[in-house]
Amino acid sequence: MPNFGLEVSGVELSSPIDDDSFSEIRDLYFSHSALLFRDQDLSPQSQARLVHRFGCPKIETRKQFNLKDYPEVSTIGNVKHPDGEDAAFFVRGGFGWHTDGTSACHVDAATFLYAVEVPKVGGDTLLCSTATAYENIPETLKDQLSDLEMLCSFHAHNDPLLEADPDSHIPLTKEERRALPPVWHKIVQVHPVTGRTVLYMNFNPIEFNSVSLSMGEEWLQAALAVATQEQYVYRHEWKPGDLLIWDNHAVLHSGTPTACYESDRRLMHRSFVYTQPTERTLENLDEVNAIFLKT
Ligand SMILES: O=C(O)CCC(=O)C(=O)O
Ligand SMILES: [Fe+2]
Repeated sequence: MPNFGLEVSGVELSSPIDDDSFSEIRDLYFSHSALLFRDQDLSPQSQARLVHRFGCPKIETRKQFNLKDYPEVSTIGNVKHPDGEDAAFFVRGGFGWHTDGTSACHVDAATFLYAVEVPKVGGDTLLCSTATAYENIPETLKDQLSDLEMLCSFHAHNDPLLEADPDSHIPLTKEERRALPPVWHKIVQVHPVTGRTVLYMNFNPIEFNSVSLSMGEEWLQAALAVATQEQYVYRHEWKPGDLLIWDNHAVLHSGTPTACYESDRRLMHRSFVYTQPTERTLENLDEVNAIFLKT
């Protein structure tokens, strides 16, 4: 991996891990921002158990893709149930660079992506470090971003996906939509564990605190261009049994276009967990989770 991320070997995550080993893994996670474990045989039960070691999981809001017995784990990819219904959330046409979970106030969140089935070609996932990005952006851009805040909305991200592909998932109910109000975030943040200055960014905010939407977007795009220079990007080419965990407070990630594997299978088990109790913790997380657990 470039200047962040670490491949961890010699760990078998299918069985419970002792406290010392877990605390080592947790330290590596924070110090490297992303961890790769290969050749795992991770059942949904083991994945859920591991997720709970890191913190409090957030239940996926497109809840039809949550695994019945382990709703901390949801499916993404292009596989179908025998009746032809989608068995995983499939976003066609690539995803673009983003941060997971910007529509919750709690920014310290890990994404877990475990490869169950991978296509012969494509389906790579890209990561880059937002601490490196901050170090490398010009001073003028640092000044412009220093007091900037963005208003992030889950619906501003999700509604267009649903409109483009109405069969991709069941629309959220009114109650579910209400549980996900837009949230303000500072762009320049200090990571509470590493103390590094990071850029917390998403690329479809609905408003900025101090400048117009177009000006704020221009600044974010300028930072993104620096962040995603080739030498800073890690491209993960998946093999079944890979588990990738990344810190959304320290990296940006992107899926890649899906057209190249429409006729092949891809199935990933994804979890999302808040790792740090900070002053920006989602206070009503239990309530929010309960709403998305309702059938
Ligand atoms: O499927 C991928 O490669 C990335 C998906 C993604 O953005 C995510 O799981 O948050
Ligand atoms: Fe994502």
